[in-house]
Amino acid sequence: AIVAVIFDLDGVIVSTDDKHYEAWLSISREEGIPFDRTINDRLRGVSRMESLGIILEQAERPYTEQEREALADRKNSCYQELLAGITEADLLPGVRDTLAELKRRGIRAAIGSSSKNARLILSRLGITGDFDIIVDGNDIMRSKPDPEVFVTAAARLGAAPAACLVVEDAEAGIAAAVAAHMTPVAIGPACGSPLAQFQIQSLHELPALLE
Ligand code: G16
Ligand code: MG
Repeated sequence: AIVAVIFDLDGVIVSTDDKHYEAWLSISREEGIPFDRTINDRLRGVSRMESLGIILEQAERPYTEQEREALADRKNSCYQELLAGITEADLLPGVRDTLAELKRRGIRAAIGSSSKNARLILSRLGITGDFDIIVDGNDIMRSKPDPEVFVTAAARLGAAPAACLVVEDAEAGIAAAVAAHMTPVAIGPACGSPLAQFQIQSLHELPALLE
């Protein structure tokens, strides 16, 4: 039986996609690097520095490590400015009901996010306390599709990987869940991933998967 659900953050709990996109777009424009929604789709669930690497594939010149650090910092400042405007309205449908239902059933809830801003976002939304464990980009060495974030969450929960369900909106996250030997549930853009064991349109459909 499933004893814990590990939720990705961006795209599963909260819709920060557009804010990441906007922040990367403003950096790309300043640098004169082509960037669009198709490239943005490849950044979902990927760490900040790896995301920058993907964007710089379109650049006309090489960027030094120092320049990369500076660009990533600029993107993050821009992103954090956009995060200042985040409210409960940015919570994705079904979050509160689903967390309450898990609690009723004694199933634990965790966050497994690549983002280093995860705790900031959760606290702005006032839902930090709704999760038993939070593992984010600050706690790991290797980002999705590496299973580290989910393996760490399960270990901290004291849960066997096979008893954990992972909800993900990114292909990289679904792959990470599979590599962690957990049950992958795809939502939104990850639907259609051949690795996803279940596909849901919103979190409202999650409790039914646990029966
Ligand atoms: C998220 C987003 C990614 C983002 C990454 C790092 O991961 O999906 O687009 O690049 O976090 O974010 P930050 O720059 O805030 O550290 P997740 O795993 O929550 O979907
Ligand atoms: Mg995500």
